Amino acid sequence: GEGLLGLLVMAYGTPQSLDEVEPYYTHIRHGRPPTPELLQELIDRYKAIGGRSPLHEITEEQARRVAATVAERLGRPVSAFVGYLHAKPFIAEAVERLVGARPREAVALVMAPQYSAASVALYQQAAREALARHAGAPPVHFIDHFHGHPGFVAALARRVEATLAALPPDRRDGAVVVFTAHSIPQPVVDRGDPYPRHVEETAAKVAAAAGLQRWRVAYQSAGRTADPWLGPDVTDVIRELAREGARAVVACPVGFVADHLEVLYDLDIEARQVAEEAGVGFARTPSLNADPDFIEVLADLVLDRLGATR
Ligand code: FEC
Repeated sequence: GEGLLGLLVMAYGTPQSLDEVEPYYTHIRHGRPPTPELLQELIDRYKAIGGRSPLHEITEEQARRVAATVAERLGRPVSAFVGYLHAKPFIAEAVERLVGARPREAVALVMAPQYSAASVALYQQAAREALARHAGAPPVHFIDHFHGHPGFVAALARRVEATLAALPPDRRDGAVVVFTAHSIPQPVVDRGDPYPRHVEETAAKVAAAAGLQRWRVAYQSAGRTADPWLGPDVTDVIRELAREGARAVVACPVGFVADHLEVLYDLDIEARQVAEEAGVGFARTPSLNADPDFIEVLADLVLDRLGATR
């Protein structure tokens, strides 16, 4: 055969327990510990979703299933290694284990559809720095983004259609779909980052595929920093739509591929409460997680990056 293929699957990472929230938050803040108030606020958000985020288990399952699918397609052994930007196992540890497995070559995939200097670039930089420390590292092919992949768009469109169809008829008629992605600091946008364009493109393609008349793009989960963050914020958009007479808001998080804190708290708890207070219905499209249609997309990306024909 052509030898072992390595997969480096990178994601944001999550604390495995409430004790780990402080070091996690400190890492996100580039080594500056949070104030006790900020720390308590974050601990309370994890408590509100049941004490922990499912991001780790979901990412592990995504990696396992993509590896199995690619192995089957290629008729070649594939091993996946998961590494996180802000939690254990860190990207450097995953790279070390990947190199140790001695693959012929590897593909590196960040579990974020849109490219940003504030996200994907940081994961790739962490991987490249770790690879540079290993003399015997294999060639690694990086996937930069998949914000317009037809299968990704179709998977989201199916979820939008199903979520709209499940609304009570009196809500469905006046429903507006709001496509959301994590906000990034405005200074990053001002330096010409492709991220807002990628988010708009994903939203427009999904809206077209689902035949939507009314839809918006909004950003969520802006950080608690001094910088201005990219908007409009999803909560402001929900209030505005309510004032304009919308009957329901369907949030479709196009910037995330798994259930985690920013989906389960910022949308399902916070945004839903804003909608209730504004008198408008609220629903959220199910996350892609390790669903077969999304695993196909990821496998396709890996095979395309390898230049393999299907
Ligand atoms: O479920 C979990 O436990 C983890 C959920 C989680 C995901 C996620 C994704 C993104 N972030 C992005 C950018 C930033 C920037 C800052 C920032 C801060 C936080 C904090 C938590 C957090 N993020 Fe996150 N993010 C997740 C969780 N994020 C918790 C800290 C508390 C807070 O501010 O809310 C600000 C850093 C700073 O202080 O300088 C910037 C982007 C994504 C989407 C792409 C990706 O997944 O990488 C962009 C999931």
